[in-house]
Amino acid sequence: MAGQVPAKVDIIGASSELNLNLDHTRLMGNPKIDVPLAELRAEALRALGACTAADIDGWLARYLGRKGELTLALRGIAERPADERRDFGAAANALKDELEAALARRVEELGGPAKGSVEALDVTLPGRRSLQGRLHPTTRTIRDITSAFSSMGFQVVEGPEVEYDHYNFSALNIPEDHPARDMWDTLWVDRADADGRRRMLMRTHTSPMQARIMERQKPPVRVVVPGRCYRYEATDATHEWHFHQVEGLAVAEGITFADLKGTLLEFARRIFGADRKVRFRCDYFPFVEPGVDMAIDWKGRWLEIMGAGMVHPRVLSGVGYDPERYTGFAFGMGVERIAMLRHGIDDIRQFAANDLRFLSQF
Ligand code: YSA
Repeated sequence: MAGQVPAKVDIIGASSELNLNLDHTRLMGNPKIDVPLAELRAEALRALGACTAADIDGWLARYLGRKGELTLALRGIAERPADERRDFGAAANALKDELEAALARRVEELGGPAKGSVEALDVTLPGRRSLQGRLHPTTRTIRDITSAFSSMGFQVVEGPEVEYDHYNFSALNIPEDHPARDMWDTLWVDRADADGRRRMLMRTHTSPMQARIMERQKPPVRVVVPGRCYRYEATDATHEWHFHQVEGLAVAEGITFADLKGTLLEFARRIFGADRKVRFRCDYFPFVEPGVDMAIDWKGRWLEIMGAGMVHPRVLSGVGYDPERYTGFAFGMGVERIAMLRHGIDDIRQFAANDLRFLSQF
C-alpha cells in the first residue's frame, strides 16, 4: 500500500517523508473510520495539485472540513483498539499537518486566497466599523433656523425650485425690464405656458413663496420657507451659484417695523448667542418699503446674512390683500453664510464640494 503513495507530489512540493504506520490505517468494522490513510493522502495531494483557485474551498471541505475525510478519520480514533490509538492518532495528525501545509503552498502558488473564499477570511481580525452617516451642515442649519422660528409661532412650508417669472419677479413689484432684475440673474428653463408669457426659471430667492402663500391664505400669515436658490454669478468665498435661503413672512393688522427688528434680533440671539454683534443697514429691495439688510460680525468685518423689510403695499394689493388694513414684514436669509458664521467656515464652496474631511466635522 505504501508503494501507491507518490514519492513526491511536485506540483505542491509535498513531502514524501510522512511516516505512516500502515498497519493502523485500515480500521475494522466502522465504514466511517475505515480509512486507509496512505490512500487518503495520495488522493488529497493529487486533487490539491489539480485545484484552481475556485476549487480550493471545495477541497478544504472534502478533506479537512467538519465532515471532511481526514476529520472523520481523526474522530474515529476513540473507536480503535486501545493499543493502536496512539500510533494511528500520530499518523492521522501528521497527515493533517502535511495537508494543511500543502494547502497553504498551493494557495500561494495560485496567487493568494480567492476573494470571499474561506481561506481569505481571517476570523481573528478585529471588526471594521461601518461608516455612520450624518446630516449635512446645511440641513442642520436649516433645522436650527426653522425651529427657532417655529417656537416664535411661524409655520414651515416649502415651494418649487423651478418657478414662473411672475412669482420670482413680477408679483414682487419687479416688472419686466425693471433694472432690479439684473440683481438676480439666473438660469432660464426652456419652457413656456400656452400664452408664451409665463417664462420659467430656477428661482433666484425664496421670495416667490410670499405671493404663493398670500394668494392661498387670508391674513394673519406667519411662515418661514427654507429652500434652494440659483443664481448665474461667479463664485467666491461667500458666493455660490446655488445656495439655500430661509424666507420669512408675517402679515396681519398692526404689524410694524419694531416687530421686524424684534423678531430678527431674537432669531440672531438664538442662533449666534447673545454676545454676537449684529448690524442693520438700510437697503433696497423692490418688494419692501423700507428695506434693510442684516449682517453679523465676522473676523472683524461684517458678513451680510439677509435682506428684509416691510412688505411693499403693491405686493399686498397684488395678492388681493388690502394694504390700508394689513401690514407685514418679510426677510430672506442665506443658510450657508449663517453656517459659516456659526462654525468658523471661511469658504462657502466647501458646502457642495462633497469632501468627507469637511463634512465629517459636523
Ligand atoms: C429681502 C426683503 C424681503 O422682504 C424678503 C426677502 C429679501 C431677500 C431677497 N429675496 C434676497 O434674495 N436678497 S439677497 O440677494 O441679498 O440675498 C439674501 C441673502 O442670501 C444674502 O444676504 C446672503 O446671505 C444670501 N445670498 C445671496 N446670494 C448668495 C447668497 N449666499 C450664497 N451665495 C450667493 N450667491
